[in-house]
Amino acid sequence: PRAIRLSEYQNPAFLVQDVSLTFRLDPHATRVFSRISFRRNPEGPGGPLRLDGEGLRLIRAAIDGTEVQPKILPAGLEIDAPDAFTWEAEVQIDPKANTALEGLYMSNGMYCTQCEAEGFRKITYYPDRPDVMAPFEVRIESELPVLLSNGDPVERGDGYAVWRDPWKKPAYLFALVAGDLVAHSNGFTTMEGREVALNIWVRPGDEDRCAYAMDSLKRSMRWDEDAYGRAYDLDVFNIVAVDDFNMGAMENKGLNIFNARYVLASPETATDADYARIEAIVAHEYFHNWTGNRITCRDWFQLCLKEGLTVFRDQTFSGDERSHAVKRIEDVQMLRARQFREDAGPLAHPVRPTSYIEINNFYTATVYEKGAEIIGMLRRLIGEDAYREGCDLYFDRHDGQACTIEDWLKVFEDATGRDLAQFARWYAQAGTPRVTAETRIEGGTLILDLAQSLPATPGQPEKAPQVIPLAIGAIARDGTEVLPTAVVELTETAQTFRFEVGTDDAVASINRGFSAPVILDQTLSAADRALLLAHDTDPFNKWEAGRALARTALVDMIVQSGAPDRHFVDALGPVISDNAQDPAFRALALALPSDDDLAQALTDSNATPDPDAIDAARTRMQTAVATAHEGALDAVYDAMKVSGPYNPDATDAGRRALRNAALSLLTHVDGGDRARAQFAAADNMTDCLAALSALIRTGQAETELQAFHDRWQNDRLVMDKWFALQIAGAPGETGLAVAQRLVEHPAFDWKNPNRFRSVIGALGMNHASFHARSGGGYALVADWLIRLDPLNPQTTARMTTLFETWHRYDVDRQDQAKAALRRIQSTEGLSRDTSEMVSRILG
Ligand code: BAL
Ligand code: ZN
Repeated sequence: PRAIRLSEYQNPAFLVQDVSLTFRLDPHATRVFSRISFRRNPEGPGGPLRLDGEGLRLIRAAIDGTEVQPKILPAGLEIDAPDAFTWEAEVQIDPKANTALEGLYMSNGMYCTQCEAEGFRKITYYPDRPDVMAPFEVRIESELPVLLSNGDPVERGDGYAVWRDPWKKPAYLFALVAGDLVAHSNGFTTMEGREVALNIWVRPGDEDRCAYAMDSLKRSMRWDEDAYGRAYDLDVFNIVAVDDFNMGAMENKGLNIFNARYVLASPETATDADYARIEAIVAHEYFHNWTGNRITCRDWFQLCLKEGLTVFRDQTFSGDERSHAVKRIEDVQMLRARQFREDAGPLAHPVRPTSYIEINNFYTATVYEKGAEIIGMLRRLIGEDAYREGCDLYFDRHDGQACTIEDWLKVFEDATGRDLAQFARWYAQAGTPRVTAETRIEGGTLILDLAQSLPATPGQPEKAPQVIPLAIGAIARDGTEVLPTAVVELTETAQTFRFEVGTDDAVASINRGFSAPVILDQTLSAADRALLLAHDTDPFNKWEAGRALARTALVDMIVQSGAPDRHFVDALGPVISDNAQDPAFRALALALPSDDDLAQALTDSNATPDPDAIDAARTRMQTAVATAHEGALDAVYDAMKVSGPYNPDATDAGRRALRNAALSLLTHVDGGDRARAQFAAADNMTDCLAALSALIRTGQAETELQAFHDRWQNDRLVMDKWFALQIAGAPGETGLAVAQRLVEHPAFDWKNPNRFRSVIGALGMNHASFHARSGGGYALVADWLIRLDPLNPQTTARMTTLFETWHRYDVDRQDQAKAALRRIQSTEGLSRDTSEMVSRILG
């Protein structure tokens, strides 16, 4: 298949003025009637009308009422057409046979759609590209009780419903739902005085699990008014929960469709982390209404225009609703685990890629999370007021348009007068910048020598320096802050900065708040790091100091087979016991870097990671921490007990997080007594799962796993947790045997993407088991990817990223991983999605 290139972008030949669709729903023979008014684009390339279409049976086509016979192409059709005309077509599709979950498909008897990126072409013939925008009217004919589409309802009759979306939109935002659903309803009055009906549609029986998603939606609507001046623009906002879904959720105009796991929550079935994710994803999809829908992308290379910005918006929202310090640490952990990992391997690509074979393969951590980091840096560089001014200008200038990154940057240039040409390199250059910092103090002046470099990545051997905003502070040896946060802009390959600090004994705190997504090489002693952990006023760098201590200590244990470092173990004492600190922060500070983090840290220091040694070192360190601080941990475990009914708010969730972090450590020394008691007494899923997870690490969780299974066997979302936890959390290589057993379990419904991820994805999450010396982890994952690919290429392709780090490991493991990848690659009829990914991973 041919690569699509950004440099070959052409304006659309025809524009669409109005779309009218009728769906006569039937599981195997749905008829779609389209009536579309086209006019030739004066700025287009000319030529015939070309429409995208995939897997469609064309029954009839007409231009201005006269039947025509278009030329049918492998991916659409072509026909000569006048400059302005009405196109009509009738096509037949088979939603029940649609296992790829793109276009119109069925999930548990309900019809639903997923059109981003290119699913609409599986519904009818259309110019399926984001820069063709039009208002849609949709008539749905079906006996099912609930019939939904975008926009506002126009008419409802016996066996049909009509919806009209007055806002111009690209086809990827089209949605349709039909099913036996019930609504959890509420309302919202916008700042403009519009009364909006809010509904969350779920399968009967799930309606009492929607309250938190509804609450999150209302808070998101208010927040977007307050923070960005953006109000909702229709009379109805619908959310639908679907069991079979490739992604997390989808921002279709006025009709968001969600993976059920990011909507449904009750204290007994969802953890605090689930609640936080629901809040973030509801907000994310809602925020797309302005950043994505009202202003969309010109082409798919600009995906970060809507995704990076919308992630940044949802992160800020969650920080405002909860705690900015804790949210920042969690976001950076995620960025490092997913995006830095991607940037360091064969799949590294710019935030705005320049070519792709299958666009679904570019819904990546780089586009989303690094895309969000870029917005955060922009805001820091120009200031909050100028950022808001630029955003206002963006909404004024581009409402109703399909835009590019250049359009986005131009509003900030116009608002501030600042040249953003160098800043734009963040969108174009792949790889994580490395910043080396040498500090010294002379006569009370802190001298900071900074240098930046950007490693070569696939297709990009040479890089130019970027503008890197670094927030800097300094802490004197006595613990006082001698330099409050100041931001420097590193724009050259190397630069020196000076700050008056009034003392000769202070430690620089660099990249506060993780102001730039870089790898910082700063030589600090364990004592310096302990000082920052104890006294840094910047919560991110306080956490970061502890993290660096832990990482260094663990790497030393692994490489030199040494004992757990006393500096690190001792430094955790105050973290455990300092009640002045936010419990959620202390929970994060008590957690050790993951096995995968340590594998990357070892690779960075030119060592070959040994998965067994990594896992063993983490366990030994946890035991050492638990042994040294057993009394304090026990006191925290008791003190953090939450009384009263379950509340998912940040305060109670923080207490549970710290209590369960203590439990996890204490289980290393108490034989699992506390965890067993907590499991038996737990009245919420957070405490239940924390106890179960601690027991799984001991290898003694059989009774509890059985009890959990017996209680929840009819609950799909909770059973996903049951599968995932025992595979991902199993000690050492034992997760492989657990996965091998569970793929035979009758409840392993592998065609459901959530269940597939909870088994095969969970094995990939268990570092020592996936990378088991035998190669069995690679082989099992490859077997299942080969099996899933013909049914669901998108989910298969995404999961090949489990292999993206194969180059880190020893030659035997590399050979085993490559053999597994080649086996996938040589599968007959392999999808374009998976084939592109495997070729890139193999390099
Ligand atoms: N647009 C795809 C799902 C999301 O990012 O919201
Ligand atoms: Zn999004």
